[in-house]
Amino acid sequence: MAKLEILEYPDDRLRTKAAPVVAVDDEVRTLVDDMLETMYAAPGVGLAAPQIGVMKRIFVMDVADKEAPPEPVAMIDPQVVWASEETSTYEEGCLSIPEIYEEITRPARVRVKFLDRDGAEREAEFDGLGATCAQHEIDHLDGKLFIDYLGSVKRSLITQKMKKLKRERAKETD
Ligand code: GNR
Ligand code: NI
Repeated sequence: MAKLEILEYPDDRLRTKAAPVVAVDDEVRTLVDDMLETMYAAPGVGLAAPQIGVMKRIFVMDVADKEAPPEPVAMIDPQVVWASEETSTYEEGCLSIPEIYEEITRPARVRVKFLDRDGAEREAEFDGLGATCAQHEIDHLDGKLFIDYLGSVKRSLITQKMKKLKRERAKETD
């Protein structure tokens, strides 16, 4: 297994639509394992392939309680097939937008169709943090970020802050 580097906003790859996988082979399964290792190490509750610079429609998540046994989930070519009218609001963060947390409103429950790590077609329904996280990850596959749900003034402030953070980090490693 390998821990991978997580891209940080702004980065063009985080704004690019990822390509369907279609064939779930050993290379995809290795990628899934590396993504899970990277997510747990971060630590985060989800990670989408574009966040590590791989432009494929794959994400992993684990929204189990910290004290409970891990429940790793990998979804390949996921599609939301149903979303509830009812919404819920969560304070979201993103490993690609460090130190920014904002309340975002999304459908409270979603049904997702996807391929599992064996390439089998499956469906699963999520609520709570699972529903929020699955939608956050599927957005990543379409080049969409949680800050896109904020007003343009707030979003530009975050973009400026992230650019500054990146500049400072680049200087440190000079
Ligand atoms: O670790 C994460 N936590 C989180 C909290 C609320 C809503 C969404 C998330 S996903 C995030 C990890 C990440 O950036 N996934 O793309
Ligand atoms: Ni994210």
